[in-house]
Amino acid sequence: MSFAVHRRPSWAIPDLEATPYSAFVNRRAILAGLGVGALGLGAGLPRLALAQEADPTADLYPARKNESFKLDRDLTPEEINGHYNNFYEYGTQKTIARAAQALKTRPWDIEIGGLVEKPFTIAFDDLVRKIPLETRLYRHRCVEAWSMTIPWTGVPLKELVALAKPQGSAKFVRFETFLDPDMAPGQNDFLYPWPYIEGVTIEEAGNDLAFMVTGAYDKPLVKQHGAPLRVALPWKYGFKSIKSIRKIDFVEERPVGLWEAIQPSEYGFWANVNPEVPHPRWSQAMERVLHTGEFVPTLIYNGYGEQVAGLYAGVSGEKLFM
Ligand SMILES: Nc1nc2c(c(=O)[nH]1)N[C@H]1C(S)=C(S)[C@@H](COP(=O)(O)O)O[C@H]1N2
Ligand SMILES: [Mo]
Repeated sequence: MSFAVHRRPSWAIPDLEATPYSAFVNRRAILAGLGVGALGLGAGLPRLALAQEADPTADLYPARKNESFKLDRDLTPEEINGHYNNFYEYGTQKTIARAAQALKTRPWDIEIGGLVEKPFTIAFDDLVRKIPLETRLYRHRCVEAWSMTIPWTGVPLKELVALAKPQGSAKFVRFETFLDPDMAPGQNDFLYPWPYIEGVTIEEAGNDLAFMVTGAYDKPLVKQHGAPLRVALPWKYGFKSIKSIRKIDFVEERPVGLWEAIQPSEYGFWANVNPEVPHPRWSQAMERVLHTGEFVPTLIYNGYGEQVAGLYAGVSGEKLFM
């Protein structure tokens, strides 16, 4: 599979020259291979990938493409998506890609517990081989009114739920990110109630769109996207799509996410995308497409209403859209 690459808009990422040489895989050799001389460095050159250590799951990529997930717009180029991130464990700005390389993704155990038949802990490298991976093209709409499109690889969340064997009393799935302030400097910031928590209802987890992500752009997930395991819930605002998951619990009580804990008047449990329900401090009617800079109208449920609107038919008295 190949992904179209567009010219990088100048506002998207800081100048290539501002990045220390050491952060890149032997950049000079790659440039030499491309026939780009030392004097040829400059604007228009695609940003090279940050170094990643050899990944024990690399053989699983590329995965089968699930053609039922299509997009109405181009994919965001990897270089742009990989350098414009929200990952508060590594800073509150968008340029955390380099800092996030401090995330140690092996060994990485996932604890599965709460209201399940039998709680268990499983190495990510074993878990990832239990369910066949597939690639889906998804939209992603951040609550901050920017959007991207990305080829995620992973497994339907419902398959993982089946593996966990929840009890009938389980009403929610609660996800938890790692907690290690030595590895993630942002977690020393006591203004945030670490670790990052998010959750969905059991019904939402059973919807085919809810996806557990292990890779993107036909490779294992890079650290800044939340390696080795994150969630993608494309009909909800991006903050619901929790990164670098360590713990998955099946619970009876509705989980309170990190953002809801900080500011419940602005960030709620449901957080479904709706252009007609403004954030208390800004409109949600439009979104800036990350790779073009264009502003386009935001769609109800981020364009996935057909798949998910039914989940909310019986829900009343709830703030479904914040
Ligand atoms: N653990 C963790 N998960 C997180 C976040 C975070 O700060 N920490 N940010 C969220 C927000 S606000 C968005 S928009 C997406 C961004 O994902 P991306 O950087 O891979 O595009 O991750 C979400 N998941
Ligand atoms: Mo976001």
